[in-house]
Amino acid sequence: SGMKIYFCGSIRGGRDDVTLYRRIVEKLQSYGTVLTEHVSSTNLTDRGEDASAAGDKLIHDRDVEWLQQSDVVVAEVTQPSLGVGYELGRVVLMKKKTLCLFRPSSGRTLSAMIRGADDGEQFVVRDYSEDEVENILEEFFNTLKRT
Ligand code: 6IA
Repeated sequence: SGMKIYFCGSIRGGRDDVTLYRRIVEKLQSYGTVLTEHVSSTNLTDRGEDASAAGDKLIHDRDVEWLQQSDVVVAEVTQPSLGVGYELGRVVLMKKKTLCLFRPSSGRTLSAMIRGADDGEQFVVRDYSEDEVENILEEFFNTLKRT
């Protein structure tokens, strides 16, 4: 389909979950175009080493533009990331359908600013375990179709 999906995941916040990001992006690609495929790239470290010539301003401005163009946003929020938090703050104001995925098994407690932003409709936070990630994405995209 022509759906544009923005995926958020930690980069400089730490790359511990990158294989899970890969799995999420692969599933998302069955629903549309993932604008931020690089977030799940295993070549990209927490230093952004393959940053090449791209400066931080370029990255920021391009990502905000992609956020604006996207139809739906999916974020893996278990690994805390300032960038992901920033993206989610911007997207709340854009009133786009957003799914935040958090793994309680990490032993972490999700920021109140993300958990507390859940409005049960436009912005949803979902606790899950890694083995059910595909099912949860299926569920989410099925309810999208109905609205
Ligand atoms: O604070 P963080 O680095 O953890 O923020 C991660 C989030 O910000 C991701 O969801 C990305 O959408 C965005 N982001 C942060 N850094 C980059 C980036 N850097 N490229 C694209 N998006 C980014 C570096 C390398 C690049 C030239 C391949």
